[in-house]
Amino acid sequence: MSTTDAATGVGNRTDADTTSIGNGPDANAEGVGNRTDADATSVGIADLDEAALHWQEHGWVLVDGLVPTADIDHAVEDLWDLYPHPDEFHGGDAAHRSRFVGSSHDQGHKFGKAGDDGPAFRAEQFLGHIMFPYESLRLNRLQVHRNVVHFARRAMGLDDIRIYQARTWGKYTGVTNYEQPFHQDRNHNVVPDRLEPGWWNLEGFLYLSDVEPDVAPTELAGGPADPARPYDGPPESRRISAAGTRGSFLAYRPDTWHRGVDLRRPGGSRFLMSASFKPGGADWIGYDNVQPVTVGRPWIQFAATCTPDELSLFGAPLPGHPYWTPELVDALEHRYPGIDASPWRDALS
Ligand SMILES: O=C(O)CCC(=O)C(=O)O
Repeated sequence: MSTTDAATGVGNRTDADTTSIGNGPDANAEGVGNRTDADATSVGIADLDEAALHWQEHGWVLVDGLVPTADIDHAVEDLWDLYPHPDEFHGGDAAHRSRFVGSSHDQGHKFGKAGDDGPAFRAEQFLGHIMFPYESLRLNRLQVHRNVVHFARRAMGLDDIRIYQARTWGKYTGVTNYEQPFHQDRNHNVVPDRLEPGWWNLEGFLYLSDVEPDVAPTELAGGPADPARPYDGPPESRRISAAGTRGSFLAYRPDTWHRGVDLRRPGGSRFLMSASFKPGGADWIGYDNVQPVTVGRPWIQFAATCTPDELSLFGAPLPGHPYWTPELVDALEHRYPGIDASPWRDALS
């Protein structure tokens, strides 16, 4: 998600500069500009170690098909309770646009007036954010999908991680011009990012719909980040368009130059789930907090289905932690009826 002060306009690039990656539909269809074979990056689910290494070395990776399509489709059935279905949205009834605008989380971004053309941050680009926990248990379970959590741990090289950004994001052709300047996300950290194993955070987009080239795959500026000058820019290197099928996971670091682009397909749409992770204890990194909504039905229902490991992603102390007493384990069961509290109880000393 964006930060305005790191933004650098690129205006003079064309679509022909963009290299597509991954094996989604039309993945290699775009012009390839000045890329060489060595640039033809495609990182597949078959080798998660390779994907993790690519993220560590280059600052981003698209993990194709990280989550099985069936798991995505099962959860996405409930997406249309949160968003107008694309057919409805584009059907001409203004009520659907009002519903989309009305259910969007206000990002609080303050942007100056931008024209309709070219790269710029426009407030309407940030419509369509809906915060976790969702009204749907299926979408809530997808938010902590084991493959995504597993990959985040592998890439970050840490077991003890937290999920610090959790929300869905829907875009529809024509809402606004979604083209942004290239930027780095400095707004996830109150201090400068420490870009080393054990310290770095991982920003992620889980694709809920097929993100084909004309429905705004995120663009990234290729080439390894320079840890000594992580904010030096703007990117002059080739651009990569992270087109991929639903279930793919785009992971990038805050030092990675990237941007949103416009949806070109008439009647098009794009849906993602943000899932970003940080090391446990990294209080300086943050974005979304669940604490204020833990008394509501969606969280209570979700928490009751969670393992200790899943709850720990939100900061809950693991079984065996000195926090726990017999009374607190009872209270946990009372607060989340149906939760399997036996791991906490069994670990009481
Ligand atoms: O929507 C996208 O593809 C990327 C958006 C983005 O980079 C941002 O808003 O910071």
